[in-house]
Amino acid sequence: MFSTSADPRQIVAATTDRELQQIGEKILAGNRVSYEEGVILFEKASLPFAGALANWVREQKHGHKTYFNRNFHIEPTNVCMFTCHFCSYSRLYANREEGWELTIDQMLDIVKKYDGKPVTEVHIVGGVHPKMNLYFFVELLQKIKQHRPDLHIKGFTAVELDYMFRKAKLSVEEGMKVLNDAGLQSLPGGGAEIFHKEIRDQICADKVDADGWLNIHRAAHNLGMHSNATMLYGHLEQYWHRVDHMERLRSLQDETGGFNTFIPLKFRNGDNDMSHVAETPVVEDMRLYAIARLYMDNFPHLKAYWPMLGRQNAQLTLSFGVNDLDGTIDDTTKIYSMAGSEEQTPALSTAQLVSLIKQAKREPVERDTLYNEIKNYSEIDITELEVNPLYN
Ligand code: V47
Ligand code: SF4
Repeated sequence: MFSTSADPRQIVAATTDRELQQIGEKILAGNRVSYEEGVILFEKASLPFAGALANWVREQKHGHKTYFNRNFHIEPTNVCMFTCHFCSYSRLYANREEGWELTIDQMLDIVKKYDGKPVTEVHIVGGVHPKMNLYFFVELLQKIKQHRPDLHIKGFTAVELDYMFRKAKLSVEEGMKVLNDAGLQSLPGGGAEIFHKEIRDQICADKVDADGWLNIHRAAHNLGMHSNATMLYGHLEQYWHRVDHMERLRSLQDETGGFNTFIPLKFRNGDNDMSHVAETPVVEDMRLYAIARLYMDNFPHLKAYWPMLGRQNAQLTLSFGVNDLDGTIDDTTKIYSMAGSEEQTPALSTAQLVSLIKQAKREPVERDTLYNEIKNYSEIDITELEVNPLYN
């Protein structure tokens, strides 16, 4: 249908750096990049080199298909027991009057606002509030499912789950089963940050560690649930910390196959304890997405989360390995606007998302949370969508 990039074979053949050339040849032969080679890619690969290869891998896996979904978020609270230095969103329990705490009825009212609207997913994520325990969320999940059984519930980062399970004195396996039985279907990828202790101790010392995070996702996968994985990049970490992070995820994926999507999250420095740390340049963001696509060979999807990256840069990632943009969101999350993202009221209509993807010469496909295809919009005229309230 389209041709979006230079031929990676020519770029690899013309590369004067022997190490990079060997890595390029390995990728083109369908072989896995090693940890050492991942570090070399970060150190030496130019954007055109990494980008052409990543685009080639992406097109091998998905052609031009670019996924999005129709979703909304519920953020039960921003009161949090933890003190992640990059977080602009949370308020300590002692200062909880500065934050919000939603009741179950208030959260159900949010769900009810979407009655009759074609959303397929609710994403529930928030701070770790000492009074919102496992059984509070069991009731919430059951009530959402009673009201709207077709809505896929993706909820709770491993950080929230670790706290809930420990407080309920349940093992990870027991706690996960309780939530799954109550209606929880998938886990989002948050809370992973950077796994390596050297960095984790500096940015989020007091929350679940790498093994705890990985164990929670393993337990979900063992129950047949799917999950995502994130990496918060562009702050104190060095290149090898990123590769170490991706390596741990890639190994778990080899074991369980339960991850759907890898989501690199760019550190935004607005109004947090790390505001003095400069944000990464866009060229570094694009290189990171490309190298992630090359490294995470067993992750089916690579997502650019537009509310955090901004819609223009998210659109650009579609040429650097990304095949998913998340969803319509409908201005229901505050995590990124509070951290200074250009998206201060994150909401895109279906028509806008389709148009964003078409402008990048890709094929827009609406998906559900598990990447079942709902509708391919490539042959649908944008003006048809713009006049139809179902797509606005
Ligand atoms: O873990 C917090 C990140 C994450 C900042 O699974 C920040 O589909 C950048 O994980 N700058 C939570 N990032 C959100 C999350 C997520 C989002 C969208 C989709 C999915 C999915 C998951 O937000 C946290 C943290 O890494 N975050 N503060 C900040 N200043
Ligand atoms: Fe709490 Fe999550 Fe913010 Fe950390 S990132 S302080 S766990 S809300």
